[in-house]
Amino acid sequence: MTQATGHRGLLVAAVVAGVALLVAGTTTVVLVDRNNSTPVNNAFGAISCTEPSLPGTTVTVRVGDSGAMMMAQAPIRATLVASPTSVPAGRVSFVVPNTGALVHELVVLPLPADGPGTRTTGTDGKIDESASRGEASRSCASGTGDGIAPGSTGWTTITLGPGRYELMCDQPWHYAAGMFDVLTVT
Ligand SMILES: [Cu+2]
Repeated sequence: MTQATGHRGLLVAAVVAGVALLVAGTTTVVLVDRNNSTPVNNAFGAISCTEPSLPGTTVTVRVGDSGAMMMAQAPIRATLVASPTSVPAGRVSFVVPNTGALVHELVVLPLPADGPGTRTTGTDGKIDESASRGEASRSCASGTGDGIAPGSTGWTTITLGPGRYELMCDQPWHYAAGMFDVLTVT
């Protein structure tokens, strides 16, 4: 009897573990699907929001992609391109239109000593933002939020001294995928 009960207990444990795996698998699929498909920019390249009149020198930082790889968050052909790439010191207004299918953002950091793209990516796919000078990560609004939705624009105004800065996107794995550019302030 003891042995039979033990076997039944094992069977119950196996069934419970199986259900738990199923649930975990379903949750993962839902999460990945959500990351890949929401919010989707159905009209790649279309921008629905225009920034207001902003002070200082304007730098447009275009962010985009061609979607995300299945079962991973790494973006495909993610780009971050600033124009112009050199501005005078003082107030700089960054305008960030997102023409991709994924959420993006702009974080302004001092350029690393080893050059652009050399920051360490953590296990969460993000970099250390503690030296951030400012951020544009809201949809059709100024300042810091959860990211700029596909087809929208974010912006922010920062006072920058002379130096070199790295403009980057810190959505998970986007910096590692190449979303950075250099801004020289003279
Ligand atoms: Cu990004």
